[in-house]
Amino acid sequence: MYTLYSMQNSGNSYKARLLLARLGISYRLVEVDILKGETRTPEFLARNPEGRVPVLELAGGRHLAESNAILAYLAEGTRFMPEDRLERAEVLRWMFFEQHSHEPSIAAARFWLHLVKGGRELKTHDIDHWMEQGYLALSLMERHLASHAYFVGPRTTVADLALYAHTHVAPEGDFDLAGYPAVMDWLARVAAEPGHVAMSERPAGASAGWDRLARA
Ligand SMILES: N[C@@H](CCC(=O)N[C@@H](CS)C(=O)NCC(=O)O)C(=O)O
Repeated sequence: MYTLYSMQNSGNSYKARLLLARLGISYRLVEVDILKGETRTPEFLARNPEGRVPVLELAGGRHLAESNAILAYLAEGTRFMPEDRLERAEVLRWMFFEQHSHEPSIAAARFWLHLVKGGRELKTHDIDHWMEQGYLALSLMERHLASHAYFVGPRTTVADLALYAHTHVAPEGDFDLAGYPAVMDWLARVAAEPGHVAMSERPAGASAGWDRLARA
């Protein structure tokens, strides 16, 4: 059985929980509080030397970090990863876009403006940059989604799940999605699909393994 080291409020952790739910895979969940430094302990750093969640522990005790690498691993051979070579590369293209041009501003704004007490005052000088870069990413998504139901091909792939995770909570980072109707329709489409779970949801199948890191 997989073990997922995750923080409930982390968009990157949510990506893995969302795909595991969509695939109906049960797993053990270990909650890690990054705000309490739980990703910086020797035990956690042995699992991911970068000291970040999510981390997926595989059978045999091997570990995989990086949310989009976890998505790619779990999606292999499923409907969430196309078989066609070019479509697979397009999925990766959007996942790289998410990490390079979307997450660094949209997730950072939500983290500092919504999750960290006093973060707005601490990060005053970064907010304009996050807004500029975040709206650029949203505009690019809007243009694509104006003529495509999903990012790649005719159905949800891990490219959609990777982008859904931080986009649906972008308003918590002060982004107004009202001017992005195609993005809002796509968010609703993804959320309406069978097996979808909210970011706040604790997985039923994993509740027995729901644990604090200290007891992991
Ligand atoms: N590129 C990584 C980013 C992971 C990341 O930034 N995780 C945050 C939570 S969303 C974290 O663990 N931060 C703890 C820290 O940096 O100390 C991924 O996509 O998994």
